[in-house]
Amino acid sequence: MTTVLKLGGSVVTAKDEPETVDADALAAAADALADATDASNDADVVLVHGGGSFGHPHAAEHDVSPASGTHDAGAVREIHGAMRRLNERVCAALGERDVPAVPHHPHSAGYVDGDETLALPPDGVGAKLDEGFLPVLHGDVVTHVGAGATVVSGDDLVVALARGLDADRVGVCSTVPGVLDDDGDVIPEITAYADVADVLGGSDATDVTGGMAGKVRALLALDAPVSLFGPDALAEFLAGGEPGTLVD
Ligand code: IP8
Repeated sequence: MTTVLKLGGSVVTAKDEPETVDADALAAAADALADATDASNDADVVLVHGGGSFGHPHAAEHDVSPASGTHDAGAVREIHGAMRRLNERVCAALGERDVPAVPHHPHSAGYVDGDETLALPPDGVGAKLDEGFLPVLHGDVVTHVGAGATVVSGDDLVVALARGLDADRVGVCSTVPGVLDDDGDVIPEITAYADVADVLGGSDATDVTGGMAGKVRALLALDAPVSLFGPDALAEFLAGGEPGTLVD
């Protein structure tokens, strides 16, 4: 059973404090992962975390985004370096709980090709799983053919990994309890984009600002069922439940 789990950057960092981990939130997430991945079960988990107050301020400072690249190597080192620092903190929190977490940095492992497709060979991640490690990836700045280097979000990595590893389940843990309708209630299940187009909006502009619309479209295209939920529901998801919104 292979699970790809994304922990949003705003879940594990204090959003408004530069390069600051939300220690309590990270500890709670690490506890849930430790409980779910102890040696007595054979659940393979691949973890992806977002940038939060580590990657995003540096990316904004250098005007680097998924749509805007840079050829400034110093900017690339700065953005990637911040993400490595967060990745070290996430891996350390897991390691303290005997979770066999090891880093897997997208900047070194992948790139965006000339067709705007993220090329991230899944074999290296799969080999880590086979050897009993829990690979921890993160949103990153990666080489982008024709554009220098651009930002790849954790959500894009989740989609690529779920496909490449033929994952059985995908979880996206953010600060909201699921996809919300106009009344602010969680939509329990989404099976077609048309069902939620009114609520999410459909414009490309929504997509590039990192809105739900593009995310839901990409997740619907996966074979694996995807749960979108908040931090309180992480343990339930890891125990096999389907909290929040199920995109399937
Ligand atoms: O928070 C962005 O990852 P995300 C990573 O998953 C960087 O969108 C480098 C800003």
